[in-house]
Amino acid sequence: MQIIVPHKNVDFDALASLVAASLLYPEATPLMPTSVNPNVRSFLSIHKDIFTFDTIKNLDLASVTSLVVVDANRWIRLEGVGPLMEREDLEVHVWDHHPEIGDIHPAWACQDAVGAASTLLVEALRSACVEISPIQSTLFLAGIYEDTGHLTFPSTTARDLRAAAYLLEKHADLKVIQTILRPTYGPKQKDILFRMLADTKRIKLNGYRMSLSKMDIEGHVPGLAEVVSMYRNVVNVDVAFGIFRDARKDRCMVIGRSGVDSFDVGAVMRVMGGGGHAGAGSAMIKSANPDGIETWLSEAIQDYRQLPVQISDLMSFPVDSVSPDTPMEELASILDEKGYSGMVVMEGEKLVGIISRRDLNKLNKKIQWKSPVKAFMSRKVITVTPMHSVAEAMRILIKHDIGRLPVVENDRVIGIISRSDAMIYYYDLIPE
Ligand SMILES: [Mn+2]
Repeated sequence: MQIIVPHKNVDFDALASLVAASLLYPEATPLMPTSVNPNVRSFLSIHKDIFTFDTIKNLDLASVTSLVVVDANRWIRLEGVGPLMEREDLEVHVWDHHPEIGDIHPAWACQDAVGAASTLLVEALRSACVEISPIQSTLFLAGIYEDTGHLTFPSTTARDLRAAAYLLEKHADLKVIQTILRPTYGPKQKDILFRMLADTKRIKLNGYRMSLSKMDIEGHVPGLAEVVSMYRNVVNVDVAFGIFRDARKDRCMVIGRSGVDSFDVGAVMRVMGGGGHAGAGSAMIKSANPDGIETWLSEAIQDYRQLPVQISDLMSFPVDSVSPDTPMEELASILDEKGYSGMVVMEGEKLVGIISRRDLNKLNKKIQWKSPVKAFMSRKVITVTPMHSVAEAMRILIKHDIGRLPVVENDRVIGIISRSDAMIYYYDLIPE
């Protein structure tokens, strides 16, 4: 007997992968875990007649000879098939898109870091010329949309868009997708969001702006992860965490959401025994108190040293400067010659101002070209230190709408970050 299993807490990508795999492996039995996301649960209750699955609970593991895993690559993510782990005669296939290395060692695998596992299966269905119905196409597209944030997450690849385009050709229904992917947000979720906002702790760690909120909840609350996403958006921080204690079950759920590429929440959650990816992660911790978890969490964040780009990597140096007494006409020719759009003004070692090409537009009388730079420079210079994070430096550039940001350490200008450096950062270009 061959079975197909997705990861537990089935989301749309997992469900879509399960259904797509059952078309690729028509002999196999698709199995549904008991833990299912609320959106998927309501989708399944409407589509009960179309999508039917056996449950893992009723399975006789002894009769299983072959296992197809979709949208997962670690045993811990699967439900009820643990005993199969030991079986050496078991044939395993894996279809997965998670970039981290798993502990399931398949005989055959399709593992590529695309935005959604559904993409891999849709590609396979397409090349095998398997016909898919509009309802199946809708489900598969919901899988891709969910895992790629409607094709906007940085993990999205061209392959996801091609698969999405193919599914639209196969009459996937975008109106249905909008309805089924709507976050669970009712009075219960609203109450939790408001409580999180009322009791928020702001932290600054490793240059990231973070927010954390702890609270007690009772029983299972669907859509908690979505509430943490909303919370992060409202408090407008780089990273947000919610610690939810369910006293009755004696456990705490930690949910993290990150809005910056350089902070991988999944990596921090893995330290705490959970998992996830760069933007989203969670961990379930038994018999712990929320304060202890908060301490553990801040330690995990402090130990987290994946700072891919630092100010010192991004800034230009040495910094060319002009003196306050340099005549404007000389400044103009230096700017032309060097191709700069502006320069810092230094009096010896001291930073006294900043002057840009735009200031040249202020010169309307010929005589002004002989005037010194200090007559036109801006004296209020906004600077950063090498201790600032790149994200902070970018925020300062944008907030003040300035073209360049001197980097100052011990009263000395050691470098400068310009708009073009910002472009390098945003677009991940390799600095020359
Ligand atoms: Mn997935």
